[in-house]
Amino acid sequence: MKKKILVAREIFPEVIERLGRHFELETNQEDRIFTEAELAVKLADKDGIFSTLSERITPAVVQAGGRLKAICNMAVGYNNIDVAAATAAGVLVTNTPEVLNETTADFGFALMMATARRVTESEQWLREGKWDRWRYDGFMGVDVHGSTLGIIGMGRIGQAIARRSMGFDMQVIYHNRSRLDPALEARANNARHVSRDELLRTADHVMLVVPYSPQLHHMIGAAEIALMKPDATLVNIARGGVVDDAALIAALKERRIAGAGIDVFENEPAFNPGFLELKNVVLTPHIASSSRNTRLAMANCAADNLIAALAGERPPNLLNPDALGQSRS
Ligand code: 8YV
Repeated sequence: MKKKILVAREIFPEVIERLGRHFELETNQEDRIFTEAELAVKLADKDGIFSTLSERITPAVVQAGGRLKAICNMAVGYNNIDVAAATAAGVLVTNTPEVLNETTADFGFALMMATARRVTESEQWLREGKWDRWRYDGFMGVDVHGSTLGIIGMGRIGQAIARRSMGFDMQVIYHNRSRLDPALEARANNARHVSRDELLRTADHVMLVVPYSPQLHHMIGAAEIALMKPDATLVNIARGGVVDDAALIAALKERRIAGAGIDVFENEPAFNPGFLELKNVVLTPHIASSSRNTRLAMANCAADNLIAALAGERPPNLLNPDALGQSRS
């Protein structure tokens, strides 16, 4: 008999078809967002879930999944899942690392460029029919080439961004919990490890690529933004909550920094409306990994994990190996 899984959001039809060869599926191609209570009900008879960031897998949801064996997230981040609760219940948790590194790095770079050179602000102005003459100071921005890029969170995506900076003759400084191996630093445009405060004081462009954890909540707030240069830009492709969005909005309003490029927001998709009143921001709806190839690779990666986990094998991207030895409490 086929095992039962919930595919919690709409995904590529070809991935649904692939999963259907292995499992009995409950799909959601109409793409409703399930509440925690709905998820709990739906998981009561499921062996696995194909989840995304929009599903909050709390301890209560894990408990409700009485026969749940695997939670396979289509994302590299997994702050939507209470991994400790899953581990205690013997439920395997997986993510989709690596496949999105380069696409996400491309987008981080694009946001930095768009912010520094005021791409969306000037387009908006043009669309409003305001372009009637050339001006010597038309939408003057700040340079990217030759500047100092400060990367906070030098994991695989951070390193991919650093490599891109070589073509722009940038210097790279980074802050990370631990210093990278010198060989990796060399590949990442000879990136230099510095304290977070030194990075904020020195960088012309600050890029946030840290995974979210409660310890990093509001890691960038009013005090940290105050350290930045008045001409600097800030890009957040990490997670909502890493930046205190209200503090950032206040700083941008007073032009204490040049601008910000934001792909992730606190409480997204219900983000702080103060952002909409600002001209010096580039705002995108959490799309850094969204190229067709990469989103398909992420979906297939989550499917690979689910297929392996429910076949009793160790899934390729297992986050909680301790769960392997646990029996369901
Ligand atoms: C995903 C992301 O698109 O992978 C992540 O952690 O933030 C994005 O790439 C999103 O999380 C979908 O679940």
